[in-house]
Amino acid sequence: MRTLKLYGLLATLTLLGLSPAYAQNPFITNQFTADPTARVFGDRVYVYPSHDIRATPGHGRAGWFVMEDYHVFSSANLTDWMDHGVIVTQNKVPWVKPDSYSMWAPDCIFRNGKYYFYFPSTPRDTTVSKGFTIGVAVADKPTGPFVPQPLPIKGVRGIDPNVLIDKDGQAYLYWSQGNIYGAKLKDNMLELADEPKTLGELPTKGLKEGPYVFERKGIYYLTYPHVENKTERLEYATSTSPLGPFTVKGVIMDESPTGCWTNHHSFLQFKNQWYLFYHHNDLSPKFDKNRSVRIDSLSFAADGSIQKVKPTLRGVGLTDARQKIQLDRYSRLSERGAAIAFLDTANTFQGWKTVFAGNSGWVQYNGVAFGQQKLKTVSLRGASTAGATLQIRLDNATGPVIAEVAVPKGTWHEVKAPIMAFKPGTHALFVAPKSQAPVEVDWVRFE
Ligand code: FUB
Repeated sequence: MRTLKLYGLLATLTLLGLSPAYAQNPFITNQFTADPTARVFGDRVYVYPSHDIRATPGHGRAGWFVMEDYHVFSSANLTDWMDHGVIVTQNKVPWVKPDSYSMWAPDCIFRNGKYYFYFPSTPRDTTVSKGFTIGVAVADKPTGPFVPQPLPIKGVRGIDPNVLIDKDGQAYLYWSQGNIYGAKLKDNMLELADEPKTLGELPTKGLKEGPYVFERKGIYYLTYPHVENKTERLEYATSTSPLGPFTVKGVIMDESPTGCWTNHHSFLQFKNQWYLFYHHNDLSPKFDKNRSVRIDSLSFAADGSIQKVKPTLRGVGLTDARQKIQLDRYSRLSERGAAIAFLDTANTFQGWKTVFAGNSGWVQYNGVAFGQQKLKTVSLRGASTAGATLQIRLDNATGPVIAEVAVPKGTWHEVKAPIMAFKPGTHALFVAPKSQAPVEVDWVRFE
């Protein structure tokens, strides 16, 4: 019944032109996404990322960022995401240079019944600005339709807009152009109310961009990517007022170990938990201008300082045991005998698999919600040249074995096995081969 309902829901969503996604990190896997700004509107989280695409002849510059439009995504639980489709596209914004493919990092904010979407791009009229400038599109709903203003915001040159509405109702626009700038916005949210101020006191060496400002317990946090060494890392400074002066405090996330040059982030508090949204080039490891958005949890120390975030593949939220559980987004993986790899290197959007070299390897995936109603079988998509048996335990390496699944010799098979001992509630899954034979797993699901 539940499965039928699920298929019914999927069919309805597809007819409505919405695509659902169930993912960990990266959490959007149907396209490249970057620079995620997350906002809570009502009881859902909306993410407004940039949309990286590949250059094709005559469309965008090969080897550089190619960005034509923006999609918006939403979720009620940070696990199941909905793609609401394109909200703003370059050739429908009057002031944007057609085919400039420069729709870089955006932001969106709610005020007085309207949603204001801020985005940078290259103007067609170079007397307005030779480089990037920032425009606004306005909607009645967080998913649009967004109507772009005819002209960009006067007096702004740069990229990466971010808006803060302070407790007293005053709105501020922040952006970057080598330095980070801030200015008050007029009540109409479309014009600057005063001259931009350079937010000094930040590092003078190395690119700074992508400001994201928020207030917590009277502290204003100015967070920004900065190239201290070779690539961007996320840093922050604090102040007692929205335009500073700021004091540099430290690092939120270290440089990417795999060399993705950019990072760009936002902070979100949702249901009493803080999250960091950021990006990495998971689906394009050889080209770091095709990026993918991620989420990890975040916490503050008692003095208000931000605890450093270590990027994970598992991401956040619980995974329903009845969904395909992607073990390759693991919480822990054995140092030897197990690895992850793309299912198809020619089409990375297919995702990953867990590859066990033999029975020295194992994988652990935390936070699987089994619920209270008894589940009877486990299905698994696996492949093994010689044939192999996988053991599934609950919780950890010494937890109870709940199923043994035989993967027949040959290419990919979907196989089933009974659950030997059902335990309600939320558990980690611990999966390991029983024998020496190599075996690969795409996903595991319970019914
Ligand atoms: O996505 C294009 C640019 O890369 C953004 O505007 C920067 O913040 C960096 O992420």
